[in-house]
Amino acid sequence: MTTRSIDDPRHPLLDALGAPEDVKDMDNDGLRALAAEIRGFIIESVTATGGHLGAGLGVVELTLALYAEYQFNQRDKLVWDVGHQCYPHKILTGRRGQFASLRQWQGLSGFPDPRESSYDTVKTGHGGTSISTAMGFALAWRGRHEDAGRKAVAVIGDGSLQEGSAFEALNHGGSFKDLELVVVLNDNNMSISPSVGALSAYLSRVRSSTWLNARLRTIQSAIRRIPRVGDEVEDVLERWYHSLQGIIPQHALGIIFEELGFFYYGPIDGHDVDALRHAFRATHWMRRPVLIHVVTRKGRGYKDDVPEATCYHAAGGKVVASAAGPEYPDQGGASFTAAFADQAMVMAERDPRVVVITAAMLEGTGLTNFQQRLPAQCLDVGMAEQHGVGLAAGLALAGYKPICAIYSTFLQRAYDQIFQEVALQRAPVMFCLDRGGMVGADGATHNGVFDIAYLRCLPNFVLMSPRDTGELVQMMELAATCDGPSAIRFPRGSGAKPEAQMPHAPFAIGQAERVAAGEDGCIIAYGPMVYAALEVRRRVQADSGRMLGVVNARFAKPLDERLIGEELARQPVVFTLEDHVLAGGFGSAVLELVRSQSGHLDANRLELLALPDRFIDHGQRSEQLGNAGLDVDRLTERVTARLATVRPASPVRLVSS
Ligand SMILES: Cc1ncc(C[n+]2csc(CCOP(=O)(O)OP(=O)(O)O)c2C)c(N)n1
Repeated sequence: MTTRSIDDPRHPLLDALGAPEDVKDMDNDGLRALAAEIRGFIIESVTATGGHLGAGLGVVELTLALYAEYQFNQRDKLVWDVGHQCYPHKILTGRRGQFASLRQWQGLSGFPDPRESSYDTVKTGHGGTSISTAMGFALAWRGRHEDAGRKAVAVIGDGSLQEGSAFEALNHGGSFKDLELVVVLNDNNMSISPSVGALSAYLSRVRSSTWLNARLRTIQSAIRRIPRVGDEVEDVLERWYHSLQGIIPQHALGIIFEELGFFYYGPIDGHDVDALRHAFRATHWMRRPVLIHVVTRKGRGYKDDVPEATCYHAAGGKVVASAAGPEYPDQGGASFTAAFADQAMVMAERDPRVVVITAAMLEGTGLTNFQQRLPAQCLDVGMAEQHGVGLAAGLALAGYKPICAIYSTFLQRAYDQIFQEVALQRAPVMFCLDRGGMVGADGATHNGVFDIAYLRCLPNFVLMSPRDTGELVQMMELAATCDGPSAIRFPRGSGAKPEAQMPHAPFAIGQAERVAAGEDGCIIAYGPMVYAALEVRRRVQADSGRMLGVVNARFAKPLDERLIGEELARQPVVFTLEDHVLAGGFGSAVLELVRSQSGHLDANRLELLALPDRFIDHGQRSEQLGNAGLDVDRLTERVTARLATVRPASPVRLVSS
C-alpha cells in the first residue's frame, strides 16, 4: 500500500488536527491550506486503493466549511446523499489512518457508516434519500421542542436531486414554514456522466447567471468586511435577495426552490471557503427550510487540465491481494455487462422498436457505445428508476420493445412501478439486472441479492439467469419473444471464457439443463453459480469418489418442474445454489415446488445453499461469498458434510463435462 503514514510531513495541518471541530479555530487561509492537504491525501490514497475519487475531491472546501460553521456531533446533523463523496468527512472525523483499507474486507467503508463513527448519521449508498432523512431529524427535534438553532443538513448532488424521493422531500419539507432543514445542493453538473434532463438545464441557466453572481460576490464581500455578522445585517441580506427577484430573470434566483417553500441562497462558488462559510452563517438564524446552491467541480485537483467525461467518478486502484485469492466467479472471459451491451446493440440495430433505458448508469451498464451509435434508441432518464420503469411500461404498451438496464439493487427503487405499470398490465418489458449477487467493494448498500424474491412474487414475470455470457445472449433473445415482463439477472465481472463455456443448445421458457450427471446427489444452480457447482462436483469426486449431478436451472420462474422433480425424486440429496438471499429466492421456489407436490417429493432431501439473513459488508466478492459460506471451499465442505449423511449410490456415471 502506498498510502503514507498519518505522520506524513506533507500533511502537517492534518496531523495537528484533533477533533473535526478544531477547524472552527482555523482562519480561512488555514482552511484553504488544509483543503490542499486533504486533496493531496485523497488523490494519493484513493488512486492506490480504488474508490470514488471525483465526488470527494469536489467537496473538500464544502466539507471544511460545514464543519467550521455547524456542530455536527453535538447539536446539528449531517446527511450525505449517496455517501460516495464522504472521504473528506471521513478524513476529518478521525479515519485517515484507515484509508489504506478503503473498501476492503473489514476495512473502511466507501460510504458513511454509523458503526465507524458517530459523525456518520446513516449508512447510505443509494441516492435521493438525504433530504427525507434530514427532515426526519428536524421534525423530531421540533416535536420535542429541541429544535431551536439546531440544523439538519442534507448535502445532495444535482444528479441525486433528480430522484423522485428527493423531490418528494422538497415538496413536503417546504410546507413546514419553521423547519430547521438545510439542503446544500452540490451542483457540479455531473451525475456519473454529465447530468441530463430539464432540471439540469435549469441549474445550468442559474449557474450561468453572471449578472447575479457578480451581485452575490458584492454582497458577500460587503458582509465579509463586518467582523461579526449580526441578525440585522442578515435580515437586510434576505430582503435584498427578495427584492432582486423582481428585476432579474426569475430562474436566476432558484425560483423553483423558493416556490417550494425553501429560502434559496446561491449560486455560490463551492471552492471558496469564505463564501461557503458566509452562506452557512447568513442562513443560520433562519427558522425555515433553506436551500444553499453550491457550484463545485467534480474531481477538482486531479488532472484538472484533462477533460474527462466522468470526472474520475471512481478510480480502479491496484488489484489488492487477498488471502481469498482472485474474485470468484471472475473467470477471465468478457464481462457480463459487455456481453449484455453488445447483444442489446445487435437487437436494437435489427429492430428499431428496441429501446434501452438506463437511470444515470450509462457507463456502469456498458451502454456508452450504444448511446453513441444509436442515440435515438437509448434513453438515459437520469437518476430516476421509478420513472424509467414506468416509461418502459408505457413504451411497451405502445408497441416498443424496451430493455430496462438497471442494477439489481437500484431497481428496488421502482418496485411499485414494476408491480402496477409492468406486471399488472403484463407489459413486455425486458429487465436486465446487472450486479445481481455480491458486488464487492461497494458492499451492503449495493449487493444485488433480493431481486429474485421481490420479482418472483409478482404474477406474469419470467425470471432467468444465465450460466455464462453465451447464455445471456440466448436469454435476451428469448426474453424478446415474451408477451409479458421478464428479468434476466447477471453478476458483476466476467464469466467463463468463450472456449471454457459449455455448448449452448436452444431452449424454451422454463427449461433447465442437465450439465453433469451423478447419482450421489445433485446441485441445481442458478446463474453463474453453475460453474461453482461444477468445481464443487470435481472436488467432491476427487476427495470422496462421490459423483454429483449438476443442473443449470436457468429459470427461477417458471421452474422446470419436470426436470427438478425428477432430480428430487431420484437423488438422495438435492442442493439448490444461488448468489441471493435464502428468503424468497430460487431455493425457496424449489421448496415451494416440493411442498406443492408433497405426495411425491421429499423436502428432507432438499438443502438450500443461499445467502444468510444478514447484510454482508464490502470486500472482494470471493471474501463476501466466503463469509456467507458460498465460496467453492466452503461449498465443498458443506456439500461433503451433507453427503456423509446419505448412502453412496453406485455405479457412478459421468455424462458430460
Ligand atoms: C438510487 C440510486 N441510483 C443510482 C445510483 C448510482 N449512482 C451513484 S453516484 C451517482 C451519481 C450521483 O450524482 P450526484 O448526486 O450529482 O453526485 P456527484 O457524484 O456528482 O457528486 C449515481 C447515479 C445510486 N447510488 N443510487
